[in-house]
Amino acid sequence: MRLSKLSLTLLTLIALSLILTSALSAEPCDCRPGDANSDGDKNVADVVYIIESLFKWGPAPTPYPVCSADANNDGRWNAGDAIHLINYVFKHGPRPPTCEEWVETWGDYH
Ligand SMILES: [Ca+2]
Ligand SMILES: [Ca+2]
Repeated sequence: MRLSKLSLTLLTLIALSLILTSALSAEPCDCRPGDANSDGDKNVADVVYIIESLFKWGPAPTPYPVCSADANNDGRWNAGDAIHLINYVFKHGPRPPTCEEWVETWGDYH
C-alpha cells in the first residue's frame, strides 16, 4: 500500500496534534523542594517550618510533605533538609532540586 502525499501530510498533522495536545494537557510540576511553607521563597522561614514540623508538632510541609521539604533531595523529610537550607541560604551551598529534578529521582510527589 502506497500513501499519497496528502495522506502522509494528514497523518503527520494528526500525530503532531496528538503530541501537542498531550504536552499542553500535562500538569505543571508544582512542588518546590525546600519551600516547605509554600510561600514561593526558600529561606530561613522554611528552616523554621521544617524544624517545627519535625520537633514541635507544627503543620507538615505543604502542599506535598516530602517533596516540599526535601531540600537535600534524599527522598526524605528530616533535619537534613533544614541543614541543607541553612547552607543554601547563608553559605551559598548547593541549591535544592527543582521539581523536575525531584520527580526524575523520586517519582510522583502527589
Ligand atoms: Ca518558603
Ligand atoms: Ca531530605
